[in-house]
This record gives sequence, C-alpha cells and structure tokens, in this order.
Amino acid sequence: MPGRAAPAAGKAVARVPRPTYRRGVSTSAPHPPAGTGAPLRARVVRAERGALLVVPDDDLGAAARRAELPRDGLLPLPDGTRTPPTVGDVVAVVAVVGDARDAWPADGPHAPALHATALHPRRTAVVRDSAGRTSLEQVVAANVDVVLVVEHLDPDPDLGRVERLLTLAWRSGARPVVVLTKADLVPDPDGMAAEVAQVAIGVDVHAVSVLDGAGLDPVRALLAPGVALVAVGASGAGKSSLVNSLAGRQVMATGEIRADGRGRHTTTHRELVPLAGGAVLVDTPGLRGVGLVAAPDALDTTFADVAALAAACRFTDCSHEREPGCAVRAAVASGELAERRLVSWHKLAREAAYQARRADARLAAEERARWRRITRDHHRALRGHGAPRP
Ligand SMILES: Nc1nc2c(ncn2[C@@H]2O[C@H](COP(=O)(O)OP(=O)(O)OP(=O)(O)O)[C@@H](O)[C@H]2O)c(=O)[nH]1
Ligand SMILES: [Mg+2]
Ligand SMILES: [Zn+2]
Repeated sequence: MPGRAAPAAGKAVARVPRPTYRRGVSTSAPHPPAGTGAPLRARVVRAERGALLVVPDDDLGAAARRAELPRDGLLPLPDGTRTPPTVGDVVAVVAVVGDARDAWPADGPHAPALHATALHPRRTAVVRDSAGRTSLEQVVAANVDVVLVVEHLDPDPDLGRVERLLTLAWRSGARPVVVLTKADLVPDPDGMAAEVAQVAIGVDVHAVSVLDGAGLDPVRALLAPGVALVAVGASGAGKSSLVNSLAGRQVMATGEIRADGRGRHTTTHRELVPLAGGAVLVDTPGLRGVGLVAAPDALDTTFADVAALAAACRFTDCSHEREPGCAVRAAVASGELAERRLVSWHKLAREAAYQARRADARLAAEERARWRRITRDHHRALRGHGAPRP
C-alpha cells in the first residue's frame, strides 16, 4: 500500500512524548522461545491459526513441518511491520533445540519443535478485499510468479469475472494466464477461447480438459523448477482438478457440482502443492464475490483498450459517463468497443474507488486507536502500572 498513513504518524510523533519503559521490559509482542541454532528459510505451505506448515525453501517437495507462530499470529518484516503470514510466504524458522534444518528429514516424534520468527519481503502478493473487520485486505498467496485465472467453458464463461480476476492478477505483480476448463463439454472450445482472449489483452488463454488431457501441454510448459503458481476462480471452476492433473496424482479433493449450478466450496483452505519438476501451485477455495483492492494501474492493464481510448477524451479525468467529448463512449457508439466492456470497466472502477475510500477511513481509525493505546501505555508506565501491552 503506497504511503500508508506515514504523514499522520510523523505529525503525531512530534506531539506525543516517547514512552519511557522500565529497563528489561519488552515493548514488542512476546517472542517465541528459540534455540541458538541456525535459522532456516522456509516456505509456508499452509497458514493456520497459531501455526504454519512449512518446508525448506530449497526443498519445496519435502514433508511439511509445523512451525509455531507468536501469540498474536503476526511476524515482523525487516522494517518491523508485523504481518499475518500467508501461503507462499518465505519465513525464518528456528528450532527450539539445534538447527532448524535438522527438522528435515528427521520427521517424527524426535524432530525439534520449530518457531517462525520473521517474514521475508514479498516479491508478489495476490490481494483481495478482506471480508473481515480487522484487516483491510487478505493476501491470498505470496511470492507467486503466475496467476492461473481458472474459468469453466461449461456453463458459459463469465467474462466479467475473468476481467475481475485478471485485475486481481495484474495487481499482484505476477503474470496472469487464463485457463478455460471442461473443454470436453463444449463443441468449439477454441472458438470460445478466442472470444475470451478478446477480453484478456496481452494474456495467454488455454482451453483444457482434465478428462482427455486436451490443451494441458502449454500449461505444463509454465512449470519450470522454482516457479510458483496460484489458481484462482469460482467454486466449481475446476481448480483442484487442474492441480491434480498437473501434479499427476490426487492431491486435492474435487467436488461434484450441484444441479442448480451453485457450487458449494469443495476446497476450504489454501495450500501449496509441489508439482512434478520442481514447480509449486497454490490451490484456493472458490473466490465468491472477490472484492477488488484499489488498483488503478491494474485496471488500466486489464482494460488496455479502454485506457488507450481514454487518452483521446476531452477531460483527462473523464469517467466515461456523461462528459462531452468522451472518446470511450464514442467508440461504444461506433461499435469499436463492446458496450459490455465499458459496463464492466465502470463496475470495477467504481468498486476500486469505493474500496480505496473505505481503506482510507479504516486506516485513519486504526491510526487514532493506535495513538490512544500508546498514550494510555505511556500514562500507565509513568504511574508505574507495569509493562505496556503489546
Ligand atoms: N468434464 C469435465 N469436468 C471437469 C473438468 N475439470 C473439472 N471438472 C469437474 O468440475 C467439478 C468441480 O471441480 P473442482 O476441481 O472441485 O473445482 P474447484 O474449482 O476446485 O472448486 P472449489 O474447490 O469449490 O473452489 C468436478 O466435478 C470436476 O470433476 C474437466 O476438464 N472436464
Ligand atoms: Mg477446489
Ligand atoms: Zn471518456
């Protein structure tokens, strides 16, 4: 998030006196007990409440081991920010006894307990608007190179959803690829793929079937050693079936679709799966109504055609609604741009703007709460009422 509340914090620092804590009292969150052995770079395979499942970052196919989290569930980044770790994250783990590395391959009752102590900065992050109240956004997966936007060919693909997920993917910093599943159920998968490709500018689109293996080779070609992918898409799109097909074995459970087409979620947690050849893939539960996190650049990339037309609008901040001299609406009128495309752009742009306003309001509220806490702790410390709360 660019410039997160920094100016406000700067001002407040000048006004509020720095708390004077008693010597020896830690001001940070409780640290886990840690041995003196060497820490290890580990990759998060699955994030749970209070603990992570991790593998060594240089041996992603190893058996996952449990690593405890600090009590607040957060890990510090190098700049000190405490963040909830997510699947795909690279973390530092230490063993209670000896070196963390010794927890592999000696998996079993004698392997030392592990603690996650720090978070490495994320190269990429797939972020959705969080449904929860406590945070602004949820990081669906970290450090992925490729986002597989998975959509079914039967029933008909939802182009608006593809555009939404592509925007999510562009914002992540990873490369999007569209995978259209269930090609075996439609007479002309290639023709349908060509239609979807029109709304996926600059993105490869593959029609595949896990039943007969059609179209899977170009997807397999993405699986170079060390490459991390994530599959996103609606419930029932076929993400787990695709993961199993690419892994060459049944790793994730897959579900039947209900007759009314409204899938319940078969996959209920996010998990990093090692694939043959050294790539890894994060399977995710169906993203229902995934909220976009404000991303004007990502939106412009997904809607490169709209953005290019907008350059010719009379007003630089044209919203392509009612303004005179709007080149985008002119393109719709002449048939150059599909009206559905503009409607979709409007929807996502409005949503991103709304999300940005809400994020600003929430950040301001968080900042106020933070300073209330600091002032309270400060007064407590002055009165000698013991250690400040983390
Ligand atoms: N005919 C056909 N069916 C498929 C294909 N891929 C997936 N399916 C079926 O689609 C249904 C849903 O597949 P899943 O892989 O469980 O879907 P998902 O995206 O993982 O769903 P959630 O875990 O709920 O998010 C299952 O019944 C699969 O057998 C395909 O290529 N062809
Ligand atoms: Mg699934
Ligand atoms: Zn315009």
